[in-house]
Amino acid sequence: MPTAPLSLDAGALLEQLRALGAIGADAAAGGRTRIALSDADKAGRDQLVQWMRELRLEVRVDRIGNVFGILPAAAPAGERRPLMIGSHIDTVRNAGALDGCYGVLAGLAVARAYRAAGTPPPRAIVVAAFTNEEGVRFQPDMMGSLVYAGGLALDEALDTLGTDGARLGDELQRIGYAGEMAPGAIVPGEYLELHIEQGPVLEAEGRLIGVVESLQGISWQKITVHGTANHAGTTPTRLRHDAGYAAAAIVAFLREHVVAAAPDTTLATTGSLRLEPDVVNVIPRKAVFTVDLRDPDEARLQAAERRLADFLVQIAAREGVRIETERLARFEPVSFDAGLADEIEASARRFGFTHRRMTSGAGHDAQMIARIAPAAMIFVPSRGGISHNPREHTDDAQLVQGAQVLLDVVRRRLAASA
Ligand code: HGY
Ligand code: MN
Ligand code: MN
Repeated sequence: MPTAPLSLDAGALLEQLRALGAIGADAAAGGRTRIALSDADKAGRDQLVQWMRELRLEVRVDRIGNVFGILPAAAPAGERRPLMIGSHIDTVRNAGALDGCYGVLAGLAVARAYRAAGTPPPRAIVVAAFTNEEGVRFQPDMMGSLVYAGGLALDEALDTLGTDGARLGDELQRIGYAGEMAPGAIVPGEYLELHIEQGPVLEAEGRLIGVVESLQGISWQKITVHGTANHAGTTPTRLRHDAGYAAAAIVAFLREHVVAAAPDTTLATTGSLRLEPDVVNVIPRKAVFTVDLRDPDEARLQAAERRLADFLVQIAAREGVRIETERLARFEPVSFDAGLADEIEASARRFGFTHRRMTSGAGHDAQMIARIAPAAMIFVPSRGGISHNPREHTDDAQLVQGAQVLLDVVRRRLAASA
């Protein structure tokens, strides 16, 4: 056990959150943008590695670019597996400063507490920042942790082409994060991820801590509608093969029929939509758009996918267009480790923090690492339930409370296995 009591350096955590949040700042559109494997992502990674080195952590990078900072144990590890704390530091476009970064920097705060206490932990602590959690440029999302957990072949991931046509492996080389370590080489004894809720539940109920015991299913696909370009002023409606109209009808169908079939659980989002030739007086010849479906129940998620697939056949026949679909990501709902969830709940109770058990609406690296180790998550409230938006915010006191629970769970978990 550490000679001095473990204590969280809240100032350092909050300062690093602000400093990392300044990297990739987008003054015009707001927030910051550090899309995976971009120059801004490299700058964020470089900053993280510098902070890991300042804590005298051993820094390792694996072949999919996952970054690990290792705080060694008091005694040689032998067969004892490290405790892993992780998340991601890549962002969506015009993101908030907390999504992912909070969990990685809270991991550094845990390592800092052990350093300050003057004795190494009974088992090694590994702080992980996984590559391409957001899946904005390269799909699927949670890609680095998925490869790490053996759910996606490394070579397939490296050959993935981004929405900009870049090859993922080339971009890893270009930014200097094509590491040597084999993904999965460090098998954790357990994995903890601290994250903002990114939804409205904790704030609406006035609770401080989310004990995340499961995570909903995710289905991503890209849909391409091939129609016929024609003159907007001379083409009678009955003669049109309008890719833009078909796309709009599909997006409307998602809300009015797919979500309507399970309005309390199924979610549907079209976040990206592009028309060609994209000019005011030409009937679109092509529409390319994404569909993100989510539901905590696998059977309902499959039913949503089927409803959509059936409608694509109908609208293609009705409008005389050709429709292609491409699966971008598909993850079934995940249950986290009950024992770890119990420990998180017990810690929140000891601190007197209001709390509740919940399912995560967002995808997280924890859902992938749960394939190879006991995993669980801790949530803190998001103001207004806002995330993936520059207005993303959690009060400093709440950020610190979440990190205190993380440190407490880690300390007890390690002490119990000393
Ligand atoms: O899409 C998600 O849920 C995560 O932000 N990648
Ligand atoms: Mn995240
Ligand atoms: Mn996110």
